[in-house]
Amino acid sequence: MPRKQIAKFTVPFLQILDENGKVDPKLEPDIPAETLVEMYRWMRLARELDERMLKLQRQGRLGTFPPNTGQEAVSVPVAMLMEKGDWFAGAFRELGGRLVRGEPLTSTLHYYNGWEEGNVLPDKDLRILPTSVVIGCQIEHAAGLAYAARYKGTGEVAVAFIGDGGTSEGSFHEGLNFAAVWKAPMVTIVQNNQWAISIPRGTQTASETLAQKGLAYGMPVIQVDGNDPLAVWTAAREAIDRARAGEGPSLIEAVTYRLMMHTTADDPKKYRSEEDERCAWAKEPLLRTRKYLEAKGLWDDGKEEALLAEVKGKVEEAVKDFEKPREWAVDEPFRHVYGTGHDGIREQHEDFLENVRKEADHG
Ligand SMILES: Cc1ncc(C[n+]2csc(CCOP(=O)(O)OP(=O)(O)O)c2C)c(N)n1
Ligand SMILES: [Mg+2]
Repeated sequence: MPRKQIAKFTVPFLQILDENGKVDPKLEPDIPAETLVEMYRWMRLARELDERMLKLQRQGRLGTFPPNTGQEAVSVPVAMLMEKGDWFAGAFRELGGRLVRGEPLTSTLHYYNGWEEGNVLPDKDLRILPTSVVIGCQIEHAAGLAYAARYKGTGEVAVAFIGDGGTSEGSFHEGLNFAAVWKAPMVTIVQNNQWAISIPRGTQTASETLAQKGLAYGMPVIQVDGNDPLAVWTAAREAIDRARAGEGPSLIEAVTYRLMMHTTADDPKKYRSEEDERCAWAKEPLLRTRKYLEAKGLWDDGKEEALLAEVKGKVEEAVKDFEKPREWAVDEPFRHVYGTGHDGIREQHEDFLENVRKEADHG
């Protein structure tokens, strides 16, 4: 019997705003002017907070943190499209999206100074899951939340973010498979920033695209220019609508670049060239978004100057608040692991307090 083709798959790619800020009018989404401006404002705030945090860290006033510089056009538009009851399950490079969802700047600063209290958001209804340093597990959390939303018929959607490196984790595959089998309302955004610490995208996986990994589990996929907020917006709009309509999960691969170090404990000069970085900076998202807004008559130098002053003011205010002395007890994090009591945590809590007492007795 001759061999015959039984299945055929394709991976579409979408770019609407190119690196020079030129828009393809045939593909331009219909986004109200004030929403476009708001998008740029969030991206600018996230960039400013990154820059300030880097200075604080270098001055010994903040712990290690992973900058989101260059990736603002991924998480910001996605978070703007999410509704109040939706779930935001991030990794650790979605600062812009977290701010859009309502995470206070001070929470970010506290968390990256080693205080778990930064993960205790003032409003539980924000539905932002804690930063997931354990690579990949947020995919399973989001799949579970999406499954629950479908089971309860709430109409909520779970949106998960993961890096290119994270796609090699078992959790990524298990979560995607589960979500697809159960038609869970979940959207997975792979932030392909070309690096997993010092491992380049080329040696991370032999797959031609990261998007195609979703095809294996039976979900619609797309690869977009992740430095193009219009392409991210369009793809995320489709995927979120599909999920909310009961049509199951989708995967979006956003191709971007980690412009800074992995975390402040890393030195990328050891494993990549300055020339590569220069090329990547030429494609960064803020500049092209600004050019787009200018071409539409929505932005100018005066507005840029005023926005810079505004975001700097906001960040400075947050830094002042963050550096105020706190009264947090050393065992405070134990109170926030589960919403209700849990024997395992109670036991660990008691052990911890015992150790604290012993340390104190030893002076
Ligand atoms: C389960 C697990 N394994 C390893 C690590 C160490 N680690 C932290 S970040 C990272 C690379 C992540 O790369 P990627 O998923 O591409 O995300 P990016 O840092 O580029 O945003 C690794 C291996 C971890 N935190 N968790
Ligand atoms: Mg990466």
